[in-house]
Amino acid sequence: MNGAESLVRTLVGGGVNVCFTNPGTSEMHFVAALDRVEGMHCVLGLFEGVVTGAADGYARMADNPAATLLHLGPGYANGAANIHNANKASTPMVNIVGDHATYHRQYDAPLTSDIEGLARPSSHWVKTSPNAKSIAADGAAAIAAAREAPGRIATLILPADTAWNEGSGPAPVAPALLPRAVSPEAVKEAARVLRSGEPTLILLTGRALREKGLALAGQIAVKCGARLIAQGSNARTQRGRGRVSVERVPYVVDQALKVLAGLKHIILVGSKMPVAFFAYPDKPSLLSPADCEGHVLARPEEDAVAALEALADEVGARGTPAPVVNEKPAGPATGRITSEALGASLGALLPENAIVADEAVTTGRGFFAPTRMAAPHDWLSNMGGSIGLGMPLATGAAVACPDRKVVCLEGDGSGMYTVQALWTQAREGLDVTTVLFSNRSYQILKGELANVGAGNPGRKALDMLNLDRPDLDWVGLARSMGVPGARVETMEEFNRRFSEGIATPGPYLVEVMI
Ligand SMILES: Cc1ncc(C[n+]2csc(CCOP(=O)(O)OP(=O)(O)O)c2C)c(N)n1
Repeated sequence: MNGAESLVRTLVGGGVNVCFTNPGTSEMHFVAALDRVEGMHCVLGLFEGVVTGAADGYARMADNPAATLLHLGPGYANGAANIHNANKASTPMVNIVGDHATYHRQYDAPLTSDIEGLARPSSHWVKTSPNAKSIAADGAAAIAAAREAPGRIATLILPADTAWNEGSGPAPVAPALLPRAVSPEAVKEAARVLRSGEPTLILLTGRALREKGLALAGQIAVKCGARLIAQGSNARTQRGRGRVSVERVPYVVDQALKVLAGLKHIILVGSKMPVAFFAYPDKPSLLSPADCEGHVLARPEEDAVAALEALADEVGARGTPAPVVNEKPAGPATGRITSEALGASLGALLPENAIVADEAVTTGRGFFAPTRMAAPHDWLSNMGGSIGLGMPLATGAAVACPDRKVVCLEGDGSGMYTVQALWTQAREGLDVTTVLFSNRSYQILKGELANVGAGNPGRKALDMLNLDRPDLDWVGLARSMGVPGARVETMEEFNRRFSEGIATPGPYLVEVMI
């Protein structure tokens, strides 16, 4: 058995049985080994940003890493933006990056580059496997590294001769370690703050935003009169009717300052003290008041849910009913298409157990509030700010959860970065309804131009922010990649076409003219 097959068998034996790929010559032995090994589901992406974003979406929903297969330094570099996003989301991921044969590197052939150097900034674990006998053990180490709490990026570089020479056979993968427990002192300190009676916010992210963590946090907040909020963006939030709803720290600095005004304490549950996405002249970077103190209940790598259990016990909140959402949404909106109307319709029409991949940018800023009353669902956001994640994220989530409907809420500007994800959705028959907001501009940047004090845009500046001349035809783009769709210009049409997408298995795209 060669090194490549030893590695594939190690991955499958270690529970990594989905591989998103975009291969080249140096990965041909790995690709050939895929045919010889039962149990590996391989999914082709037509750009590495699709591959890595899909691996992110998969892992967020499966709570287990996928592998990616990337072609040398340029393949990694093409996928790096969504690896950056996955890193910020604490997503576990095992990247396998092919390289030239060890003896070929000295000749500086065209694809030669410093892959380790490219990988390091966004990977916690990087290794070039030295020979075919080591690759299986290195693969096992990469899986273990990726599964370290709260979820890590592991990048294993596979020189071509390491793949084709005689290997060791599969290596055993160490069982994943449980996240560390928080210290009793951290729990006592949070309880002391909550009892102080001073204005206190509990700031959640990570596993604390799953149903159980939210219920505990809600009980604690009600019992102690504290406020509850989530970070501005979060990997996966379980929300909808029957669950505790949390708003997010707003993106817009002035709004965030208002939301956090008057606080004396923030209890951090897997989260960091809130900071502005960008610096703006004359606005603060830190969003909490100057005299507000942060208290760490759980670090990102610690067990946040167990910490909330301990805190609920400490403050006597176990008997307090969790403040779950019981209201039903009003029906879908009618008339002119606006953000508010779309939010209302999504709240009414999201199907039970949907997975929402949210990259709706400006149009979607207000969607969170009206969808709190929707049927129970998971909401996935972009935590790294690098656009072009939404459609790949939806693709990976659909691979992880073939029995659930995925709804991708996507801006047209962001969507164009990784539009090829639609082809993968069609090829794999993935159950994704994409709602594409066609405002034909980088709308958010028009606001940012003013916010940073760059003045009124002239013709050249506006040309950098508008997506017209020519207009994109999203229904045509989708059709060319095997995804049916429809364009809508009223809320009645939106409601009908969105419901059609939800009712039809497989991918579908609704182009919403804003
Ligand atoms: C990789 C990357 N390039 C550029 C940007 C800067 N940027 C932020 S939002 C945005 C445009 C988003 O446009 P769209 O998705 O249409 O959202 P809209 O604001 O129009 O709703 C750009 C270019 C970014 N965040 N990431």
